[in-house]
Amino acid sequence: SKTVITFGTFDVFHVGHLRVIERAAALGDRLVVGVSADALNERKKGRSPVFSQAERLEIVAALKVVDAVFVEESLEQKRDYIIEHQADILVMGDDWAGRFDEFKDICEVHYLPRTPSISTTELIEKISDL
Ligand code: C2G
Repeated sequence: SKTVITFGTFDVFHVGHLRVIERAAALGDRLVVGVSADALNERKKGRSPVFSQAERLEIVAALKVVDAVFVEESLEQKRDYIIEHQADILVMGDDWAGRFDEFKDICEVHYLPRTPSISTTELIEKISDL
């Protein structure tokens, strides 16, 4: 049986997030999702997420295709997370294409096409224009 692992912030959860999670799940038998910590987000994007890490974890954990969630504390720990969760396949959206190829020695690495024209940044703009 194959375990798939994927990572993300999933802030202001939208259908682009849902689709990448569903497509990741379809590649294996069990899906584990690393949800990035609030502190990691501040380092990565220079702002706090709209929803807290506890809220984002709660939403992702409730999805039918998700078997387990954990907090991704830092990008540098990805190899440890893959090993710890015994993942056979790492899946990321293709905005990360090539960035995780270094893990091909321990698992398959797949980059899936992003859902076009939906992003949290665009959502925030849409909402502020209402
Ligand atoms: N995504 C997508 N289509 C969109 C928007 C996002 O397929 N329209 C995918 C991204 O490619 C990613 C996942 O949804 O695989 C989560 O996206 P983000 O929340 O933006 O995650 P990110 O901040 O890139 O965090 O260790 C890696 C990081 O934690 C990834």
